[in-house]
Amino acid sequence: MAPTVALLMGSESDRDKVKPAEETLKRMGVEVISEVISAHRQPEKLRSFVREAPSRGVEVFIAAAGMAAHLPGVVASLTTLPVIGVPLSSGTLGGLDALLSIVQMPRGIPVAAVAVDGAVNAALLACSILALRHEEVAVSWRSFREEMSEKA
Ligand code: RP5
Repeated sequence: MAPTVALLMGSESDRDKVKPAEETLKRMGVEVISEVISAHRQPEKLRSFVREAPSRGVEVFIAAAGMAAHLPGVVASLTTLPVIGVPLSSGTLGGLDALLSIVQMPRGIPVAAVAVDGAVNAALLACSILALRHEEVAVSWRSFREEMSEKA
């Protein structure tokens, strides 16, 4: 199966901040299944999506959300695949609320956290995970790093 990432966001209002992750993944040759699913408003839909994701080839989840930002933690509660949380700067607290919500997961259910609005780094972290198993992603990931080094 093609290397595939599930890219979830908690609201349609998150889309612009999440789009760079999708663009980055596609540039690296990774398939993206992108969905808006709210952990609070659509818990049953979220459960079904996460449970079915492995049969669709998903190996890594990226979950972006603002405010109380339970999406990454709930996804992680439903799967043993790696979950990367992206705290978003929506709401009145500038993303600090979402950052703390995502980074302070209790012991046993880990979620990797990137910077507030760090969608691109979430995509690159997903690539580094996929690169362990998919040589074509390893090649893209290495050449991305080399190009960055040359530009610096
Ligand atoms: C979070 O609440 C979403 O991820 C979004 O960042 C924020 C606001 O959502 P909406 O009220 O715009 O749907 O769950």
